[in-house]
Amino acid sequence: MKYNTLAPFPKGFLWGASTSAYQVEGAWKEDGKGPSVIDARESYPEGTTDFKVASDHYHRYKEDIALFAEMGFKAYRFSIAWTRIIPDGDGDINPKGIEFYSNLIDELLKYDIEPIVTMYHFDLPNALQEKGGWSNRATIDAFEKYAKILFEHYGDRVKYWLTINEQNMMILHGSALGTLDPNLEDPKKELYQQNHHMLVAQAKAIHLCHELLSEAKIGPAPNIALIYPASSQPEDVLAAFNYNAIRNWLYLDMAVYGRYNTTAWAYMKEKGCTPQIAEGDMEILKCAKPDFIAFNYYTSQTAEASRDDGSDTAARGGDQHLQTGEAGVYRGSSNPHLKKNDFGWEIDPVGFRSTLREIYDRYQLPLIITENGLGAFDQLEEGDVINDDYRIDYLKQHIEQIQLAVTDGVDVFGYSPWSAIDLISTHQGCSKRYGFIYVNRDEFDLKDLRRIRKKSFYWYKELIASNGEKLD
Ligand code: BGP
Repeated sequence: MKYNTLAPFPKGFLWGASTSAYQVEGAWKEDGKGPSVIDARESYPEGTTDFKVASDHYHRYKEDIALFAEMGFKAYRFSIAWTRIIPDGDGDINPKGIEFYSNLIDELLKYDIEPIVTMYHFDLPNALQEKGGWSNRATIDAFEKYAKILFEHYGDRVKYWLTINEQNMMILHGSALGTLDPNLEDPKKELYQQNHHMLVAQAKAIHLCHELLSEAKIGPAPNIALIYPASSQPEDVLAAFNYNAIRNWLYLDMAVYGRYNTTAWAYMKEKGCTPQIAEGDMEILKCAKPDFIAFNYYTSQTAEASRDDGSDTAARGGDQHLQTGEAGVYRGSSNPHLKKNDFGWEIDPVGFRSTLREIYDRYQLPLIITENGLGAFDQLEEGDVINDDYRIDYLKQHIEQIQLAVTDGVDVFGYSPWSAIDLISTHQGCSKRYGFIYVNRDEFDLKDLRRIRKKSFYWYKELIASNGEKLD
C-alpha cells in the first residue's frame, strides 16, 4: 500500500538500543559471578576474541549510560547475567550481582531512560549445563526461582521484561550457540525437548510476573524473519510455509496462544522429535499471556522446495555458522533482489514491514523491535572520527519501514536496535561492530577501550529528538 501521508510515530515511542550482558560487560569472574556456558567455551573462531573483557561496560556503565542519555535514549535494553545473580544458577544469591544491576537501573532512571530487561540472553549458568541444562526439567524451576529474584529486586523500577532472547535461534542453531552437547546421539530430539522446557519456563515467568507485579509488562523475544518462497511455484510456497512454521510461528503461537503450531508439530512428529509433555504443562502454557511481543529482525529469508538429495542445507547469507535447509522440509535459498552486508547477510527493509504486519495480524499484541542493525568493519579515522554512513543508511531504511507499518495500523511501541555500543559479536569477534559508540579495542589488543561517538551517534540523536521525523 502506498500512502499520501504517513502516520507519525506514536507519542512516547521507546527509542533506544540494545546490548546483552556477556557481549558488553566483561568482568567475567568478578564480584562473585559464576561461569556461564559462554565462559566455559574452550575455543573461538580463529582470529576472534573471547568475552572476558568485552567492552568493559561492567566498570564503565556510568560513562556509557551518560552517552546513551546524550543520544536521548528513551529506553535501553540490556540483559541480566543469571550467573551474577545466582553464580551456580540455582543456589545462593550473590549480593554484588544484585547490587550491580540495581545501580545500573538507577543510573538509567536518573536520565529517564526506561530499562527493558532481558532475563536470559544465551548465557545459561554452566553449573546448570553440567546437570543437563535445558534437557533437565530442574532448569525450569531454576529459571522460575531466578525470575522471582529479579522481580523482587527490580520490579519496583523495571516495567518491561523480556523472558528469553532468541529461543528459536538456540534451537535452530544450537551447536553454533553452544547450548547443545555435540556428542548427543539424537540432537534434534534433545533440542525439541529443551525447547519445550524453555517454553514452560517462559510461561511460568510470565505468570509469576503478573502475579507479583501489577504494573509490569512481559513478553517473549524471538528472532522473527518472514520467509519468502523463492518463486511462485506452489512447492516453493509450501516450503516457505514449512520454514515459517518451524522458525517463527512455533515460538509465537506457543507464547501467545499456549498451543503447538500444527505444521511445526507435524514436522516434529515426522522427525521423531516430539517432546515429552509432563502433566500440567499445557495448562501452564495456556494460561500465560504475554503483554507484548518483542522481536529481533536482521533480514528476511528465502526458501524453496526441498530436493531431498542431501544438498538442501545452505549457509544463511554466507554465514557458515547459521545454516538453513532440511531434507524433505525446505531448501535454504538466497534472494537475488537483496544486497548483502560485509558478512554476507542479506539486507531487506521492506521485509521488515512485512514481518511487522504479519506478526501483528497473527497475534494482535503491541510490538517492540529489540534488535535490528548492521555489523560492519568500522574504520577509526584521524581525529577520532568514524564515518559509518552505511549504518545510518541501514537504520534509516528500516525506520522508514516501521513508519509505514505504523501507517498500516500495526501497534509498534519501540525500536531498540543492535547495538547501543560496540560489543563482541556472538561468533565473529569484536571487529564486527554494531554500535553507535565505538569502543577502542581490537580482537587481542585492549588498547584504552575509550568511547568514541560515531557519525551514527549524532544522526540517531537528531532522529530521536524529532520522534522519528528527521531521517536525514
Ligand atoms: C542476535 C543476538 C545478539 C547478537 C546479534 C548479532 O542473534 O541476539 O546477541 O549477537 O544477533 O549477531 P552477530 O553477533 O552474530 O553478528
